[in-house]
Amino acid sequence: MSRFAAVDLGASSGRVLVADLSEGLATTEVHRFPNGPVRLAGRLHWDILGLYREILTGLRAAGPVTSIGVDSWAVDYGLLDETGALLGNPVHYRDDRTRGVAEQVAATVGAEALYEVSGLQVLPFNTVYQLLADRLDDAATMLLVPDLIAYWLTGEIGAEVTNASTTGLLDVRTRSWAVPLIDRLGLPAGLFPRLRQPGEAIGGLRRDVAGEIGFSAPVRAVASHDTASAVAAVPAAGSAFAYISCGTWSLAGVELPAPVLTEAGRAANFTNEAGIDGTVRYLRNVMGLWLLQECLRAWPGSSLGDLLAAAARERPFAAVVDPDVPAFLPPGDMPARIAAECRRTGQRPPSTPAGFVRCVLESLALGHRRAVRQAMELSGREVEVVHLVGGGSRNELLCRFTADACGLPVVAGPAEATALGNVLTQARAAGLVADLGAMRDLVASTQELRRYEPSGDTAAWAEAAARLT
Ligand code: ADP
Ligand code: LRH
Repeated sequence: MSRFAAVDLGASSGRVLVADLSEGLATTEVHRFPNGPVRLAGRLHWDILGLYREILTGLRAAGPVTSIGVDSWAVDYGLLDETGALLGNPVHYRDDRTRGVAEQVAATVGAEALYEVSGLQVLPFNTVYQLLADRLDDAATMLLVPDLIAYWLTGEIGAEVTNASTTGLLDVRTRSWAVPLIDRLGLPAGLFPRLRQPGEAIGGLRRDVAGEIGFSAPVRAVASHDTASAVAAVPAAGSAFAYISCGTWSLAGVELPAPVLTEAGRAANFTNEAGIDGTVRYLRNVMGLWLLQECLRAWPGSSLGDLLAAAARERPFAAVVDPDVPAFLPPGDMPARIAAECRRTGQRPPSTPAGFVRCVLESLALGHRRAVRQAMELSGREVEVVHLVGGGSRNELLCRFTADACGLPVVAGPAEATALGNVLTQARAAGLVADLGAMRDLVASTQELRRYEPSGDTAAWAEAAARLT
């Protein structure tokens, strides 16, 4: 059998995809469902049981497969009590309960000391800060979202390493839990289960789960951090590439053989997340299409396609903002926040939805430019091409702007890189693909990609970039 199922939970939608590797890499999306924050009694949550139900629906639609892999967005988790029951509904990383926690930890432990151990950028929602904001009295185990889903499917407990690297509690050098740091922070070390590597078998489906979906299959660990799976499926040849995994977030950076733990990298908030096969994803978070998603939410009934077409006709660089200002992080009225940022920086805010979309896409391209340039400078890696994968690769205007802003060719696609990285890691474990290079070659030779050459209009983009500082 050469059919594999990927369960891929993004922050804006989830899907179950089946890949058939008997001839090339043929994929079918058998189920897709929306995902997003649920505000409940003043706290922002994920609807984890709703997601679980959709996963079962997707697996039922997939039918018998060789194995199943699960990935999701990073950092968020469920807490289990000593009987294995879920304690409370997992909280969304955009919830504000971590306000001030990172600053407190920096004041007590030191930001440099944390970075030295974990190599992780400071984002207010890193797992470490969430755990410090939570009540842990009854908690016996912390499971990141894909590990929680795998536990519900199989009954097996573990922590997949690429996603564990986003907690802030993994030692970036040894790729094991940073127990001295965990102790120093006063967190119970027993919360953190044994680590798993991508490709490792997790276990068979529970009998009741198999009964519900109509077949049984093993669940295999993949690079369960969605961004790690996406980077694994970047259709690159060689190493002179940057990637932008562009969905709700844009994760922009380079793939390295070892972490970069310099003060300059820390100051630029660059992160060293664990990639497949011991690689390091040296990248930074750019606010991503969240900006556009939240604008659309403010304009009920609007059509993304129409707005993108109208945005293409807008005047260039009428207003640009730094996409990464912290005010854009929580849910809320995004056009109002963008307008406020325009005013704060002495620019006239857009006055129409098309104007806002133009502003968002140019600002995001500027964020891509900054991150790609910094990644090259900080790592010393030469970059000849930028691979843009994820849902954003379907946005032609954004791809064109990114090529122009970076002054580099952009190869766009695949849009479902994460799910492809998920299934290819399973296929490799099953002996159907040789190595990471062969996984990437297969993506490059089977998926539709589009190349955007930079226009050469670098002066205009440089001038716009200067407005961000
Ligand atoms: P996530 O995994 O974070 O949920 P995705 O990688 O699925 O995100 O990307 C979702 C985003 O991709 C959407 O918010 C939208 O901006 C963009 N997108 C998806 N399809 C299209 C399309 N046909 N045209 C333009 N943009 C698209
Ligand atoms: C993208 C992502 C990203 C994390 C964020 C929480 O989906 O996993 O890599 O920083 O979600």
